[in-house]
Amino acid sequence: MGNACDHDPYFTAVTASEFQRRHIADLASGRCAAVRVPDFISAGACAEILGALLGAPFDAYGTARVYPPVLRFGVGVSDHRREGVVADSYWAAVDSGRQAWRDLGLSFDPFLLCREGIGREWPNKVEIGRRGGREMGAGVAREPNQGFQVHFDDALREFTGNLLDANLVAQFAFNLYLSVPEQGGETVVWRHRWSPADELYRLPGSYGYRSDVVDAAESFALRPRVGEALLFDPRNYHAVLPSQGARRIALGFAVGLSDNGELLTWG
Ligand SMILES: O=C(O)CCC(=O)C(=O)O
Ligand SMILES: [Fe+2]
Repeated sequence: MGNACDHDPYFTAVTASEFQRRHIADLASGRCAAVRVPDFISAGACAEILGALLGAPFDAYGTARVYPPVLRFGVGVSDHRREGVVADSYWAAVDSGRQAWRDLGLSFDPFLLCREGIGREWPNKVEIGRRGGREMGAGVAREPNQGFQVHFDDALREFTGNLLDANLVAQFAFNLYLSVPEQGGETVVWRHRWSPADELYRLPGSYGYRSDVVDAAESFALRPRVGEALLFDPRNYHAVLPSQGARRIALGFAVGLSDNGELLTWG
């Protein structure tokens, strides 16, 4: 954090009792950088999802690209990106990921519950995005116990053309924390967006950047709480700090705002 005079009043994390239309508009327009909603789902729903996931087989993201390793349950499109294109392997993985989530035997669809929470006040559809008419994955459970490197997420830069059958005018990252460590595990967000010179800082072969890419930028750190949801603008560089203690498990997916006002999700 810099001096008070270095603070951008729009670079803030807002806490709210629910995701209201204005919070999503503020995120999209850059009037805030993150919105957190404590107790986004009931303690019972949270415990049901976590109880099922604790016994579930997590795999790692491709470790050449994601190091230190991050575990996940379900499919993420980033593992199926080949030179800016979604590889065919993604679609089979989406099907098996859906089946793996069904096999957990939950009494509700956790990603639907999250979309409903995001859409409580939103005046248009909140649904899973499509590509070539096919529904994308709903999301993943991620476990970055050793942290995420400093990185940004931006489908417009990561994929050639439109990832979804829509023109996205803003993107958000959604996380719902189900289990949190006693120490560490903060999500840090910097007031810095990609610029071409940043490529000098890229870790070879990795999704991440050397942390000095965000050297002088203003930042905030958010300590996750069980049951809390976070929506933020992932074009701002961000990282998750390594943690000790309990597993750090969150549901996660990306959200895009389309040029006709729909919120479209993908994992
Ligand atoms: O786990 C988190 O808090 C953030 C993970 C992340 O990099 C993202 O949601 O884009
Ligand atoms: Fe990210």
